[in-house]
Amino acid sequence: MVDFTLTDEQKDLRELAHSFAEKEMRTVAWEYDKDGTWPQDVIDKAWEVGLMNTHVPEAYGGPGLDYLSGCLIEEEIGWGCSGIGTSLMANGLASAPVGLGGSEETKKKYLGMLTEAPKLASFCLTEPDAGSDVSGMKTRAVKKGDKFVISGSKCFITNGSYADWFTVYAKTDPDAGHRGISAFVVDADSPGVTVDKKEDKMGQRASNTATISFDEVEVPAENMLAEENHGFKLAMLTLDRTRPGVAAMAVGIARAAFEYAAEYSKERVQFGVPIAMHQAIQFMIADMSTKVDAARLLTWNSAVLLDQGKRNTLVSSQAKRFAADSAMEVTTDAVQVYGGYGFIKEYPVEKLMRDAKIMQLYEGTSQIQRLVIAKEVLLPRQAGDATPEAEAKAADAARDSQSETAAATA
Ligand code: COS
Repeated sequence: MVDFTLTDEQKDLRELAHSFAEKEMRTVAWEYDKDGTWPQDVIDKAWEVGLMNTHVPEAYGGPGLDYLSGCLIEEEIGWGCSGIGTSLMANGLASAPVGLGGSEETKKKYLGMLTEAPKLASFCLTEPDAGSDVSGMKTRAVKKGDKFVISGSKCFITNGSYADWFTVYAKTDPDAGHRGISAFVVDADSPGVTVDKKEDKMGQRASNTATISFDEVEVPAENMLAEENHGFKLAMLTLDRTRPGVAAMAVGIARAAFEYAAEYSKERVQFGVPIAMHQAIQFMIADMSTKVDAARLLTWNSAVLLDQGKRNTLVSSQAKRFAADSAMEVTTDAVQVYGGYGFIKEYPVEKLMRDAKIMQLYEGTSQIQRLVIAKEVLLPRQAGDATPEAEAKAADAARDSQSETAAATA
């Protein structure tokens, strides 16, 4: 049975997030965007009311919300201000691999840190020469006794300047391609960690984006997440879980632009009537409305699959791709509806258009999402549940059957 009815708890959460976005985010969003002001005050308040770390299980002090509830919150936060929103939500990206691959001790220590105080964590995957091509990373982790020594540089790290710990991906077997990457939790105050650069961005200017360097940083071996050389899969499993939230934030941006444009079209008079009376404008409004609702349906589907324990790689990429591209189209059309006024900062939609652009870039570009979708359609991996253990089992089974086939044909 398909039923889009939300539970009372989900409706309450959405209302809480909406009211927070309206009162605490929209009131400062345009001002913080101007100078790229760090929104610590908003982060503190969001943490206080329980809008951060939403997927951290209750055992580690979080609310352990389902993925659909997370998406309801992220849409409202994206509607309020996706710049501040990205900083509010980045803990989810850093903590997902800890939840999936951390030992009990690691989970208690690092997830607990986020739920005990309004602290931040960052996900360090991207490097100057390894963006879409994760396997091309150069950061190295070398085992020395009961420690790993990490050296390298990570860029475009959300909240990097303010994080207390990082999830860092590094090569532990440099000749093994994607099968030679491992993941670690690294304390930000470890000797050898340097925050190099805060980026001056086109949009989402209130979020912090930094370059982090690791110069022979010693990390205890127990801080490794999942098994050695299983970091690539951990990153992919993480992105399957976080892309629905990114898609939801894109829906929020698009919805904000659509609402502004629809309202403005009823007020602005040209040729003697409100421009909403002109079919050229009506068609734009109709397409905006359709894109917002279609993107939300894909987003909810990608989250509900996870909540049902099913693998969502295909739909997660479809949702992220469609919602991000729709946000770009809808915000661009909103500027068009405003005409010349849309292009100036006194009106709200030019910020939304700048903010929307990053949705097509971070957590996998729209082109990477298409690659994932095409692969899932043309060469589907074995369907199963979404746990890392099940993924590892399926991969082992596939490798065994490949070697059996090779032996039989030799
Ligand atoms: N869940 C679990 N395992 C997965 C997976 C997923 N969603 N996707 C791929 N894998 C596994 C595959 O099963 C394969 O396993 P084996 O080693 O056992 O064969 C392995 O990972 C490699 O998969 P694949 O061959 O599909 O990888 P490709 O190199 O072809 O593609 C892309 C990888 C390009 C899709 C990947 O590098 C990617 O997503 N890049 C974008 C990264 C990104 O989003 N960066 C933004 C930074 S975060 S802000």
